[in-house]
Amino acid sequence: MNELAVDAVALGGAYKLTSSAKGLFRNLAVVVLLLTGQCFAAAEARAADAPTVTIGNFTFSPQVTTIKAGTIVTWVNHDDIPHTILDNNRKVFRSKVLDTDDKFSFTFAEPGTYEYFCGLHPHMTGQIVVTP
Ligand SMILES: [Cu+2]
Repeated sequence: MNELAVDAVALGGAYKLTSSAKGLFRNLAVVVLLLTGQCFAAAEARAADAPTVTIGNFTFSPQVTTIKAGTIVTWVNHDDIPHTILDNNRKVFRSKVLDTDDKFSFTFAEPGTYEYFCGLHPHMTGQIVVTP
């Protein structure tokens, strides 16, 4: 929120130098709009910090999920049939059998590219890309 405060001060300062009293209200409206937009952007960034991979119609969606190291990824099975999730090397993560609406979460601590698939339907594949 420090950046937001700096933006508001900068806009307020510009007003004092250049604007009339009517301009004050216009400038305040601009500040409010800017702050609102930036707060929405921050909320979206937080949501993306704990991404969900949806399983539906024998497909992982999104197919590729890019995250920072330390991020938790959660898979949710929306199909009417069971699925599992395990990495191609079979040594990093492996879910139990997920029935409808079951979830599996894994924290990716180490950077790298993790390809995974469904152990019951190996043609179902996905990828988690973990950046430092
Ligand atoms: Cu499956």
